[in-house]
Amino acid sequence: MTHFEPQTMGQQFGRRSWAEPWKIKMVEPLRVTDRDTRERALDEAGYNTFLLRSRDVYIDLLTDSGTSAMSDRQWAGMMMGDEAYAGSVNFFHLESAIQHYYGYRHILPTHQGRGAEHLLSRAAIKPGQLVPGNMYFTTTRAHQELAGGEFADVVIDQAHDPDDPHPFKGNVDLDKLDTLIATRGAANIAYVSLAATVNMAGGQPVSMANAKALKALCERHEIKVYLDATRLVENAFFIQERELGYQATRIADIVKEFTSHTDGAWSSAKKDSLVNIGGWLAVNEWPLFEELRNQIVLFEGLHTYGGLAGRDMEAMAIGIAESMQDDHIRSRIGQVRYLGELLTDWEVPIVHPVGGHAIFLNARAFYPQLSQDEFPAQTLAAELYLDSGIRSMERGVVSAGRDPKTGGHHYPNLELTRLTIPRRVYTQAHMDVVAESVKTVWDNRTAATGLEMIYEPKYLRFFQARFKPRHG
Ligand code: PLI
Repeated sequence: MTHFEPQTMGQQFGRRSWAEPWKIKMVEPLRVTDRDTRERALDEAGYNTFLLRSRDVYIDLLTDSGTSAMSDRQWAGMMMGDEAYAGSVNFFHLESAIQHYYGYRHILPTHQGRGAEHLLSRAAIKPGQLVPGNMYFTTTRAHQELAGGEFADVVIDQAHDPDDPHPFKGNVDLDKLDTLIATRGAANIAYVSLAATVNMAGGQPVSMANAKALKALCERHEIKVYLDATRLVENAFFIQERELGYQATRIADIVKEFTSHTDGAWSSAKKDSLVNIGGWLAVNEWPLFEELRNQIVLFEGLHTYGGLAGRDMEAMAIGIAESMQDDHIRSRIGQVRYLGELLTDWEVPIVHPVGGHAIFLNARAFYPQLSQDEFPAQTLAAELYLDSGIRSMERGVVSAGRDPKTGGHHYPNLELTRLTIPRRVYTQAHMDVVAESVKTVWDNRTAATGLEMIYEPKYLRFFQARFKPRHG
């Protein structure tokens, strides 16, 4: 059991555990399948967990995106949807929630995170410009490249090492950025794309000091900083825990201080904000907002609904407020850590420190016999599904895709399989079952022979690529 410093309990009773700050009101049955069924399902899915039918999955750790359980208050809010085409009351609730908690001036709802990425990239990148960022994210980089931008990785080197214990592995390397500005010129930089936390590094946080120093550096060169705030609340938890001076600061205040070091943000509300669909884009600067507000009507919908129903915006407004509660975020990350500690005790190789939303298995360490062209992380996701019906996601060479200039694979140092924990959905007993299945796959690791890609789509190939076993 993971322990946090008890806030309200006396020490005289010895051991005191944390627990979820909610109880369960409605349940959804799970289906357990046998191995034959799973073998057939995986074969039909081309050994890609994205192509499985969810009815063939037992514990679904594909993603924490849109998979949260909503609260009774959020469901009540859904019933208060104002489905007017224009000027829905729910839009104004959402706008106030984002202004209040994130502190930005001008807000647009979008159907999800990538809708916001699309709009920002079109409006703020000129073809040929660089977009430095603290490690790539799949959809973010894809939209930057589609807009003619070139992504440049400026995350600290420690982020690429699964074992490095740095407490803020998501930090921007300010020297790398400075060099980029000096060699390419500030005018050739569209903006800095800052993610908090960094998904592909293992859900690793950015420190407040780093965000502040980044803003100061960028201001000197008149470069804007736009934030991917998708998991900023999780990032704030790590600041509260690890950064000197923040232990007594509320999560909501840390979030607001962090965003004050940026010029705007986008978010997939399907993560931190506890909804099944939705996103937003927010900036402080008027001319940019005017351009975005004009573009949104082409791609998402009117600026007061952005592709969402009124009820979705209401659920998002309530979810934003719930996500900022200190006890919520402590139990959310506590559950991720519980799984991480079980695996660490059994010496299963995972990314350390454990991040905010997932456990990332180090597939290179599972399968040293496989080269990256044999897709170790995809293989590990397949083996885990075959063992128990648990669904995970590849976050290695398949996700990294191809370099648009050379056409060759990107070969990331991190070859990971992600066990992503939906919010408020599974119990600690489910985490035990997951850990035991991972341990079985770890014990059988020498038998794995890898996969061959037999179909590769042009964009974001990890979603729809198909594979077959190399020997089998
Ligand atoms: O899936 P969207 O379009 O709502 O959001 C895209 C997106 C943007 N930024 C970050 C950091 C993400 O993690 C993200 C989506 N992530 C998914 C789907 C995931 O499984 O991690």
